[in-house]
Amino acid sequence: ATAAPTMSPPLFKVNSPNVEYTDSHIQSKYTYTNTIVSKKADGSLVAEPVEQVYQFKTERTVPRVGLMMVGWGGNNGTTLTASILAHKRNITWRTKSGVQTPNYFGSLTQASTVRLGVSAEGEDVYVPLSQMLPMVNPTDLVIGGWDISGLSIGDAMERAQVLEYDLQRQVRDELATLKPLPSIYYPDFIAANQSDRADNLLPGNDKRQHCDKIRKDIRDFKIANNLDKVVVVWTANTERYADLIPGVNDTPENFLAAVASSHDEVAPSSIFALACIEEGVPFINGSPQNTFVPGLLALAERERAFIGGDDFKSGQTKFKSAIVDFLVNAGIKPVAITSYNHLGNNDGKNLSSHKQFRSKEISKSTVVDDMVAANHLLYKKDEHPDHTVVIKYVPSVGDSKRALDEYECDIFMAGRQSISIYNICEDSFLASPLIIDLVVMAELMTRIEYKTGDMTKYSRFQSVLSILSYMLKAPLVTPGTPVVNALGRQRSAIENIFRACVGLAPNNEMGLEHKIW
Ligand code: NAI
Ligand code: DG6
Repeated sequence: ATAAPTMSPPLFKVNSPNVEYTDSHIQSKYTYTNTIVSKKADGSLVAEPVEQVYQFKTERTVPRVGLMMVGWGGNNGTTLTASILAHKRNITWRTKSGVQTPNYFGSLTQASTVRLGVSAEGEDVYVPLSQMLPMVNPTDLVIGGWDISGLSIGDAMERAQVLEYDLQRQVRDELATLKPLPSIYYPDFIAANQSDRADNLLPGNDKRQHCDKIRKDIRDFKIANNLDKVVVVWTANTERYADLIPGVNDTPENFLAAVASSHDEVAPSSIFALACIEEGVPFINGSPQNTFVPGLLALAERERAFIGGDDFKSGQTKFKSAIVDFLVNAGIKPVAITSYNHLGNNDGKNLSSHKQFRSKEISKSTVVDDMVAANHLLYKKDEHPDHTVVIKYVPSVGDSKRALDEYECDIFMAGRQSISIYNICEDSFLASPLIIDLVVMAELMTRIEYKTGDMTKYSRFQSVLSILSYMLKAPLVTPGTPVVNALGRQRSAIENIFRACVGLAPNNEMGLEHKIW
């Protein structure tokens, strides 16, 4: 069953001449302040405060949204589907610790709060992030998707061995009625050890036909479920990198020609992304491979389609993007980051193949670059800490990944600090809430528009949704714009853009009301 579009009253309303609530929209006028820094001939810097007035317009009606996952039958896909079903049906289950109820822990939108302001008595007032603007409730998502493995979602959930048996038992029959759509399989892109589950495939090798079939699947899903919008997320196996070849994937025209001629270097994930761009459906890449080759990214921009990626940032890397930011901002110099992990799920099996591991190694290794570059007192230009990433496949630990990190740091007066972290987590329980956030926020961005004084019409944000960076290990950004990996900065961007949409100033930690007479 699908939920009707909703427009529940907001939890709070902003009382300001800069904000207007109409029946259909929240409109805000917002003054964005920035500091432009220039260098004089003598090397000294001049910092100039500048202002730009923006008008934001957010549609208030929350549409009926479908989530289509590529790799639906995998650990993430089945864990998320079963968990949302548990929410829909209010299912409780028993473990040895007692009765459990569904939650959305680990989801920024569903389980975190934002400091809205202070009360007259000076106390902080927090609201759920999900209430900052009208957002889709994940429990209302209609879920579907594709998998090269034809197991029903019920059987695939059992294969994944992630959820507790007592919960599996209660959702299995309903999930067994859900079957993934046949998918695109170009064996060269994923590990050879995956071939034994590839039994649900689109026939032939015509890549244009494959793309058109995926487009039809999206349209059919929308109609069959009476949906207003669909978001597609790649949570299928990590692919190897596609070779970047001039004349093949460097421009939109060359990329489209490469698809038309079924060129070997066009990956399944790029075909899915193309199908979504052509259908005007947001596409998010949750794996590390270079799905968005330059020609495809440029095509998304040309079509003003929303895209996001790459690679869910769940455990070890999320921690890293917080701790390195903390260390460098504390004036402590990480000189070596050694990240080892082992896991035993199908993702680990796929990553035991070198080319697929290499995709993951790249996305896991780039995450500290901006933080290091931000502190020239610690690091010389182009100096980086040693950064090593090891992944081993150990079947017996299943989805319970063990990650060991050592941060070796230079401290005061040639001292040394070694910080060791041992992180054990069920990988799919960390990744599933990220998929929710990616979908909820990508859909929201389809309803937000902005205008500046020189623009006659409202416009959408840029195609590459860098606002999703918090959930992604190697955030995709518009070429020529900076990548921000630091977790705190990524969260502030989300919080403050949402605040701007309701005409509120960014949260700052000045707390002047508590510091001055
Ligand atoms: P999984 O191996 O359990 O699931 C992947 C699914 O994709 C499998 O069911 C497989 O049959 C299917 N598949 C492979 N190629 C396909 C194609 N071309 N079309 C449709 N289906 C296809 O993996 P899991 O654990 O669900 O992870 C999914 C992806 O998310 C992996 O690439 C992983 O590296 C990435 N990821 C996972 C994180 C986590 O914490 N679980 C975090 C970051 C990224
Ligand atoms: C082991 O590194 C397998 C990977 O798929 C990771 O589990 C996944 O990318 C999550 O990585 P992280 O670093 O965000 O915990």
